Amino acid sequence: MQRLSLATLPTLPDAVRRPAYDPRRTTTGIVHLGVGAFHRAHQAVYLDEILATDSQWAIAGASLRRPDMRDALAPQDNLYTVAFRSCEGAQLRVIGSLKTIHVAPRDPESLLAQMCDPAVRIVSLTVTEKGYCHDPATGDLNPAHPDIKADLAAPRAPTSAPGLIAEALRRRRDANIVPFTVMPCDNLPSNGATTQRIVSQYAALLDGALARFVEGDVAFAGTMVDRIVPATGDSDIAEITQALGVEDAWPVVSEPFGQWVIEDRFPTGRPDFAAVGAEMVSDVEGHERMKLRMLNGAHSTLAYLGYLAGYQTVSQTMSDPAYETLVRGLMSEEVMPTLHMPGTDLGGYREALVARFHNPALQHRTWQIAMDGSQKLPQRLLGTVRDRIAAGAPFERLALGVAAWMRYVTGTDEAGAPIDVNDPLADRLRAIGDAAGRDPERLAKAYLGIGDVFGHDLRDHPGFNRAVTAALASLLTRGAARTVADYAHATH
Ligand code: CS2
Repeated sequence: MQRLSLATLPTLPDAVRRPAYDPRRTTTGIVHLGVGAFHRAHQAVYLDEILATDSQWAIAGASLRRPDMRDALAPQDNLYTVAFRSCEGAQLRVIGSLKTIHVAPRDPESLLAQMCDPAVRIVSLTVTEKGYCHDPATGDLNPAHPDIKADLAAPRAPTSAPGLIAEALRRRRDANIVPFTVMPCDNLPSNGATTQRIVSQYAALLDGALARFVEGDVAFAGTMVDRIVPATGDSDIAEITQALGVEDAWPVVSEPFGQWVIEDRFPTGRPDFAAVGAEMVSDVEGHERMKLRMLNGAHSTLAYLGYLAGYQTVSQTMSDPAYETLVRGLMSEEVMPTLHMPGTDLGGYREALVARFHNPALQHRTWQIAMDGSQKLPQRLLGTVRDRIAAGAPFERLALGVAAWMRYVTGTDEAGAPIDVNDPLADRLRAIGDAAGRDPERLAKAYLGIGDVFGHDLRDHPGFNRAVTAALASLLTRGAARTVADYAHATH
């Protein structure tokens, strides 16, 4: 079978939407670090729309670890398909905004050269929470992170996101090229300010003047990004290839919904994001907090509790009425009171999330969302817990989500089978679980002692300890499904 490419584009069925411009005639204006499924179904789609009227904003992508994405897309002229799936069916769209893909560990120099091209005015990132090499509880750079240690030892050939950005900014400064704007698109709180702090803290370990430059002269535009994009499975590839009539080695599957809120801080220029549906704001923090606490907080809670009860996907988990009730209660009773969003219909937002979680056309695995919990918990659940504590308000459902994470990272499921815990702290988490045994009090105390996740305030908070211990005790003795049923109807 032939491959999807510029040459085979005209042979695609009429129903497949394709670039409304000639991808050969675009020029690169953005370098994007982390060309995963999320980027390809979100920012790259918005840019595909922009390129129809403004050809200077094509994307040079970079993989920070493996060459697989480049290897899959290079024979396709970097074209790929997004399948937007809902219960109404699938809409296929071929995206042409990715112009090239660098593989940072193979050739950091070609990536850095591209980042220093004066035509590049934005460097965006989706490197996941752990790609920022920071301490999730404080948001500060973790100087002991192995990637940071490696980059500090060889700062001219870095491979971490902070290392690459700092080195490219240094080269631009020394060559008198205006700095690019850094635009993080990951689910971190205050992602613009946090990234600026991390990059300047990294720079400070090398060169104080560079750190001051990063703080004073470089714009960091925070964003809130939203679109549910599960990992692509083999059956997705087969199905999409069949519908196209040509092979796409690595398409993406996505829900139709998408949202992008961007802080308007681009002193050296930007595409007309608003023209393609993004919202430009002066401060993204409110939107970001709402999304992280409502969507992602609910997602993680469903993922741990769903996985433990044997549910493979989010939509399966949601079809258990107790889970749906729990997650609605979590949002209404415990999260929404911490959000102050005048003019936003939070109840409507919650209902839209419930409907999106139910989307039966997405196979979003609970295991996938459960990944990297140590990096996700602080902004998804723990900030909300802190606000509830400060308000003297209850937080049982939030504590249940935290306890479910603890139960999950012990590494053994309810049937005694091993769980493949994927987390940068996995070994430590397993060791803590093994040492503490299955006594809920000891186990909860041991996990709450992980300072880079809980900080000292939550570790030492008696009420939070009690609530987490009670939830963990129930998970260990009654199991997740029965515990969820109990909590779903608890009122406070
Ligand atoms: C999910 C997110 O995997 C996860 O942790 O919660 O990727 C989620 O699907 C997106 O943030 C939705 O915008």
